[in-house]
Amino acid sequence: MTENEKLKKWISEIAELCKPDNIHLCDGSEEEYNAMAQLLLDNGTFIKLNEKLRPNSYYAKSDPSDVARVEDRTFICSKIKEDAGPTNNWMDPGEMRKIMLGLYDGCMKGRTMYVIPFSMGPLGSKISHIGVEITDSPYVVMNMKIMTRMGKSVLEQLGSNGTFVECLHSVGYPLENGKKDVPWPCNPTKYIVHFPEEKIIWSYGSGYGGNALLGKKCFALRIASLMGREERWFADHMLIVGITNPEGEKKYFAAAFPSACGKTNLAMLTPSLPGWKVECVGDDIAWMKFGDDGFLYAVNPEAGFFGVAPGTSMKTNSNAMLSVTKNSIFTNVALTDDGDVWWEGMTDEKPAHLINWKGRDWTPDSKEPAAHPNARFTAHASQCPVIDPDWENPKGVPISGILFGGRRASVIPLVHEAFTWQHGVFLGSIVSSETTAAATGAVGQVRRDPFAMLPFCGYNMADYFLHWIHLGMRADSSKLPQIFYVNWFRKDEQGNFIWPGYSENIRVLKWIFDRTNGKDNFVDTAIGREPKLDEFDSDGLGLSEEVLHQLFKVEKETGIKEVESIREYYKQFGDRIPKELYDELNQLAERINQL
Ligand code: SAT
Ligand code: MN
Repeated sequence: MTENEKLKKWISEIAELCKPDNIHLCDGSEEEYNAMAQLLLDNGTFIKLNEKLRPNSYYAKSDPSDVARVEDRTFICSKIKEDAGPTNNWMDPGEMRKIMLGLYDGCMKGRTMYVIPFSMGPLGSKISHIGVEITDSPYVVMNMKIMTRMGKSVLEQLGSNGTFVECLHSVGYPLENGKKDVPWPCNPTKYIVHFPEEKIIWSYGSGYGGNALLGKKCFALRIASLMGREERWFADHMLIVGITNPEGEKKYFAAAFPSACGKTNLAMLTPSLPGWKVECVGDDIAWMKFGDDGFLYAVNPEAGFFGVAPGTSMKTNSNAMLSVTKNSIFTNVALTDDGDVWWEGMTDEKPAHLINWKGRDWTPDSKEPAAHPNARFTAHASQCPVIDPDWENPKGVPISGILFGGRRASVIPLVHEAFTWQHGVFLGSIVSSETTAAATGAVGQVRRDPFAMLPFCGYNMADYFLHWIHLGMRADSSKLPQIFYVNWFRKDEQGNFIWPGYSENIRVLKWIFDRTNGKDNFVDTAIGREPKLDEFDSDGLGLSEEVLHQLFKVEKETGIKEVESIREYYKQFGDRIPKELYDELNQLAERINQL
């Protein structure tokens, strides 16, 4: 068992509440992982993939109702409602506790309760933090083994009096009185609850992704964002990449895009320009702290990728494809006749026959998709061919630039740079994107997703903006990362993308890289700094002069509309919006009016 008093007490409390048949403290071993896989195979949750084609890999399909994060069931239960802010669901913590205790009472009957000690960030790093997840899902245990540092070594680190974030999870499907299990147990009632004052996570009813792997969005973003505010650091929804130029100079960048906007693709980019190299530190989350030298350092708190499968191919992201050739878990993709996986976009030619994610026969003529649009792969980061040599460096990597971005068919140019840190925080606060399948809800509508943190901020988003402004003010401005905004998704009037994206995005990164060396390759525009067109490397792309102009165009009419829409969106935060951001907005309005 464990020596840790707090953990011992918590385990017995939860066991008393949830009433499992057995308790299993996870050691994180290979044997344990294989035993969990066997359980899931026996239960019909898993199908083992063809050992020759995809060694040591498994296929799962979820309940059709349990396929994505449930934002409308996600709550921040602070004592005071305003502390959760207008963009989070809130309920009084006492009231919520009552509901949850009722749901948890006996919820693990007939099941084993797994206790998973895990570290977010390299073990022993000053930037890392420990959590313990209690769950009744062996699928969660396996995914946590890939996605975090998990097991015995974490318990050792915890010692007898170390502290940890309590993460409780149940699929909400007790097996009472001989009730038979189903392949994907879950419950139509779902709650993903955070108690910010106690730093506790309680999740119920879902077995899927961010609802169930509580180290990811619940801990590493919602709870960690609170810890960051208290301790003056950043927990952000950002990938981290190392970029080396042809001269051999290396810099690191962090980038925040809303879910399913190509973060994994950028994190593992294969550059089209000769001599450039991109290496991956992380594809989803960055924890960033200021070092004693005044520079900002980042670690990836995760140890694996939980990436969107559809659209991933040898053409769009060969490094992701090569990361999942073995030792991987696939959820809600399609199954081929020879026991391998397939999803939309994986190959140009569609297989003649598949079993789709709903378990039904599928042919290219089928009306329904083969894979669910939010189908995922889980693979350990070490399997990525371009994993950065410093991805586990406990010091973190120094960040030279921060990128924001989203999916916008119009208005927002391919790239622009903030004039100052404060202007950059303003750009982060107005990130907008057309919605995707990563969360349940309508697809394709423009929504503001500040810092790509809208579903992931553990407190009032306006206070979060202030936190970013404050840390910038305290820092040595000459050492702060420069801030950029990118949009790979601009379209023409016919609805075609006008920028090739993917590998060609290195051209934008090249301009950004040079900017962080202070190169005079920019012009000031109404919205920020944009590339001088003759300094932007579009050689060989065959883009017409007109398209190039369109990529960087800022127009008065749409600009005025955008300013109005920002003003409207800020209103929900009332006077909690920092004055500095209204200053930025007013200055933007003035510059646009002068166009
Ligand atoms: O389901 S997750 O929250 O883990 C993935 C995502 O939405 O980015
Ligand atoms: Mn994400």
